[in-house]
Amino acid sequence: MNRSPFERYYKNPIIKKTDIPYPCSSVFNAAACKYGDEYILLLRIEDLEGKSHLTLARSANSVDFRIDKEPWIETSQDPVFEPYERFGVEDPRITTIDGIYYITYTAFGPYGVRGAIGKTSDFDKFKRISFVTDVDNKDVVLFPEKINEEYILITRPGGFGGQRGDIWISYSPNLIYWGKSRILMSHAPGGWSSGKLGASVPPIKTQEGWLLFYHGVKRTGSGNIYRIGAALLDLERPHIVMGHTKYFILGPDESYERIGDVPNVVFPCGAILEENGRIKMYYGVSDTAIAMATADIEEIVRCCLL
Ligand code: BMA
Repeated sequence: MNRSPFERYYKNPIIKKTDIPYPCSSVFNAAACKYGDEYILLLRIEDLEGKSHLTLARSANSVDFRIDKEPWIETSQDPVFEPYERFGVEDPRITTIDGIYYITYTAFGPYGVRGAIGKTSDFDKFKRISFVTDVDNKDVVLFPEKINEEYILITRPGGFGGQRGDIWISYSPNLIYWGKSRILMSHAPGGWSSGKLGASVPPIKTQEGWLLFYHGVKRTGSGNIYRIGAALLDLERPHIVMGHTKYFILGPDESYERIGDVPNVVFPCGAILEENGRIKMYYGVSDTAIAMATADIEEIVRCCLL
């Protein structure tokens, strides 16, 4: 029996490296949003040197994408940002607030990885705002609304070199200074997320609460297994977890999720809620390609409250 509420698109994976109009070694972990009538994906592409940049892709039907002929966001040349992005920019997420598209991403440099945020209003000009974490802290997602005049951010400090890594929440008046940080979710020992966990997709507002998809890592003798769970956070006080799925709700099963540069990885960075209540989730598979799966948002909310 298939317990997952997700239904995989029958032509997965939807984007492979052979679809990219310039040489690269892989494409995976894409942010997603709607822009006008179009679906936008911001693809993480690893070049032939092994360094990542971000490239835009657009689609009218959510599965057939036209991919830009050149990268959109690469290592910054600005001396404020360059030292921390020298090895590349990775794993973007998009959050829309009042018509501005905020892009959070992982900056990778000689000192480690850290979260960064920038913005666009037209998917043409991109402006960096700030780094939102110090090093060894990533999986950064921004809430799509301010609450009590504050921006809200989820991060994942730690988790490197086999260490523990939990999900935290922080607040800011201006997207630059972050504070009031506190733990949001911690993994259960022995479970599917016992290695570390991190936010996957920016929170989605539902009547019952903020729906947060997150990834959990199980460390095994033959490497990590990345799977997906969901949690429901209180609408007014989002540091309160009202419930989470008892089991993972998407894990690597298909051969494209099992085999690739990093095997046994499903890693969503974006999801789009359609008017019919279906969620389209875009996820990297084995750090090698991009797949899509759909689910009923109500069913996932129900699973969080069981
Ligand atoms: C995480 C991130 C992701 C990647 C995953 C599996 O730590 O680096 O970009 O997809 O590992 O390799």
